[in-house]
Amino acid sequence: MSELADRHEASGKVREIYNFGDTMLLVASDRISAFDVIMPTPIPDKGRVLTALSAFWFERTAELVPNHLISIDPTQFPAAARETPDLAGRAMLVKRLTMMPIECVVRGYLAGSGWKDYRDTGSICGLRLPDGLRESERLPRPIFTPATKATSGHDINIDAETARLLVGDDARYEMLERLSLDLYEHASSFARERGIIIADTKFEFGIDETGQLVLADEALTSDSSRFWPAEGYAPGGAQPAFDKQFLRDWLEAQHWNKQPPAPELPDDVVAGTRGRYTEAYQLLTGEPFSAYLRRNGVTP
Ligand code: PZK
Repeated sequence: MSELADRHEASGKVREIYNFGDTMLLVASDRISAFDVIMPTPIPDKGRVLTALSAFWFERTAELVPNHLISIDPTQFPAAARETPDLAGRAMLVKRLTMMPIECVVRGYLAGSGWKDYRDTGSICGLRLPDGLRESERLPRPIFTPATKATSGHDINIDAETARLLVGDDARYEMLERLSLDLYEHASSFARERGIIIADTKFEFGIDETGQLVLADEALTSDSSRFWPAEGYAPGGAQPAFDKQFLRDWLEAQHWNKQPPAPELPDDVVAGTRGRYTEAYQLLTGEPFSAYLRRNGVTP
């Protein structure tokens, strides 16, 4: 067993956490899910694109809120992680925090569970919205719609009173709401100018040893957000996902029953999907993804 494996702490659907005491290593794999099923075929560099996007946004939003990122440079990693091949570009060394018990979701557009709740009740998380909004429509203003992590898969939307009780401190809850809305406002306007609509996004925060709120997890990636191409945006129905639509369309044409196992992905679907991830990186950052790979010592 490798030194790193001994430090394994937790697994997400497509990520792993390794324990280094006061710090931890978050590693994004190339695994991809569609229709809630992990595909048997990885998308090369997907984990690196998501890590690159998080690192990009952490740097750009550091003036709004401190974040947990220490380094993505493997020479700065603890010895047990420094030598592991394949970590370059896909791993973040982060500060260990005491995590907040809510997911801080911000919605600028009506999609997913927000659309369903609105369609069925006229409200999302207890927030009444105007009548007559259509699926994928831009909201009059972005809304904070907290959720809790369900042990089995999907998040559960909760109202503000429940979220306040979980956080346990009204001032801290209001800080989470304000920081989340400010982050979304900043990132969504930046992305919109570059051809990407961030329809909604989920932030996770923690508290550091000084009691300050710190932005954690991945941030403003296409795995933690809905990214839509701005070109062709048309409310009144579902919008194509910037990253996964090519894969979803292919899967739909296979008449797969959406139960595991998913079919193996052909090379052209893998390449096309990889291209969507790297295109999102280039649109948002203005540099080719190959520049990120070179800067971070990723060798073919
Ligand atoms: C933490 N997760 C989610 C689960 C993943 C990520 N800075 C932090 N301090 C303490 N705990 C966490 C973090 C962060 N980020 C994040 N769970 C705990 C998660 C599985 C795999 F990569």
